[in-house]
Amino acid sequence: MDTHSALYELGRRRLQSLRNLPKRHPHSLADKMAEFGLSRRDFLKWTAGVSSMLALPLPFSNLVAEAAELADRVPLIWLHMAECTGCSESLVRADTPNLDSLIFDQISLEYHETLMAAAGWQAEENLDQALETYKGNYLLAIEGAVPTANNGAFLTLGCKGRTGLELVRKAAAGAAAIVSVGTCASFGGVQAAYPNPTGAKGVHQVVDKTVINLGGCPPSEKNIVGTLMYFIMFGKLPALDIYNRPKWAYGARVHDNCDRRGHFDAGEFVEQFGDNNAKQGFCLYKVGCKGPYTYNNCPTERFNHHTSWPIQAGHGCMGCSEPNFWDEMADFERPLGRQTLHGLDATADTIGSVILGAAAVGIGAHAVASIFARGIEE
Ligand code: FSX
Ligand code: SF4
Ligand code: F3S
Repeated sequence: MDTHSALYELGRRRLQSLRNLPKRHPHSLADKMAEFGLSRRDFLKWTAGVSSMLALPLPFSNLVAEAAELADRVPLIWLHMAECTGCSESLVRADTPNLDSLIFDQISLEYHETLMAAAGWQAEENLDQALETYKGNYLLAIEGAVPTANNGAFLTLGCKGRTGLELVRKAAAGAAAIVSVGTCASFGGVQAAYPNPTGAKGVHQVVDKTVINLGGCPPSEKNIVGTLMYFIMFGKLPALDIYNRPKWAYGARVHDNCDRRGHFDAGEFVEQFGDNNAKQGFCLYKVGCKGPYTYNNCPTERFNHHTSWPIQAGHGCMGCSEPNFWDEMADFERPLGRQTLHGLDATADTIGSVILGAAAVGIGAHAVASIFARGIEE
C-alpha cells in the first residue's frame, strides 16, 4: 500500500470509531450551516480547500467532510497562559462566521476561559471534571507562554490560585495530543523576550510529551483549524519540522510565495514607507521584511477569511512564527543585515541559516547578486 492509501485507510478506521462515540451536540453541522446561510456547495469547496492545504490528494476531502461532521466527538480543552488572546481572536473574530469558525463551534469545546459562560468556582469545577472525564482522549490546546520563575508564581489562575505551570502539567498528563497555539505557547513569544523576567517558556519546555507548535502571533485560523482537522481525521500528529511545526503549514518561507517576490528578484525595493515604490507594491526587504527567514503559509492562506496578510497590507513580515522573533528579528523596520548583532548582510541566506538552524535557506544566487548590484546596504 502506498503512503496515501495507508493514510486514507487509517483515517477511514479512525472516523468509523469516532462515529460510534456518543454525539455531544444536539445540533448537526448541517443545522449550523443552515443557520448561517452556508450551502452544501460552500462546504464541498471548504473540504477541498482543507485537503489541499494539508497537502493531501483530493479524495481525502471525503474524509475531511466526515471529520467535520464528527468534530463533536473529540473533546477539546483550551487553556490560556500569558498572552493577548489574539490566537482565539484569529479564529473566532469573524464578522460573518465561515466554515472555519463553525468547525471550532462544532468541536466539543469542554473548556475555554474566553468563550465559555461559566466563571469562578464553576469554571474551575468544569475544568477539573473535563480533565477527569476525558482523560487520555482530549485534545489539549494551549495559548500563551508558561511563566516558570519563582515556581510559576507570575501566573496564577482561578479561585484555587493554581499556577499556569501546575495546570499545564496536569492537563498535559491526560492529553491525547497537545497543540501550542501561537508563538507564545510554542516558543515563549513576547513574554520570553529579553530579559524575560518571568522565566516565560514554551509549553514543550515544561512538559515531557510531544507538542505541536503552531507558530504565529497570531497563527491564522487556517493553521489552527487544519491542525484540529488533521487530529480528528487521523488521531495522530502530522509530519513536523525541526521546531515541531506542521510541515504542511510551515514548510515554505513567506519569501517563497510572496506576491512581491518578482520585485525582490528584480531588485525593486521600497526605500521608505509611503514612497513611490511603496505605492507600486515593490519588495519590503529594505524596510525590514523578514520573509526570507520566516516559515509560514501566510501568502497562500492569508487571514480574516483569506482577505489579506501583513505584506499585502504594506508592512514587512516580522518573523512572527519563528522562535525568539522579538529578539532575533528586531528591529522590525530595518533589514537584519544593518544591525550589529548579525554583522553585515553578507547574504540573506547566511543570516537565514544562522537564525533558523537550517542547512539551506536558499535565496536564489541571482537575487542576492541583484541586491548587491543595487547596493542593499545603502
Ligand atoms: Fe497573542 Fe496568543 Fe501573539 Fe501570543 O497569540 S497574538 S501574544 S502568539 O499567544 O494571544
Ligand atoms: Fe516579499 Fe519580503 Fe521577500 Fe520582499 S523580502 S519578496 S516583501 S517576503
Ligand atoms: Fe507573521 Fe510574517 Fe505571516 S509577521 S503573520 S509570519 S507574514
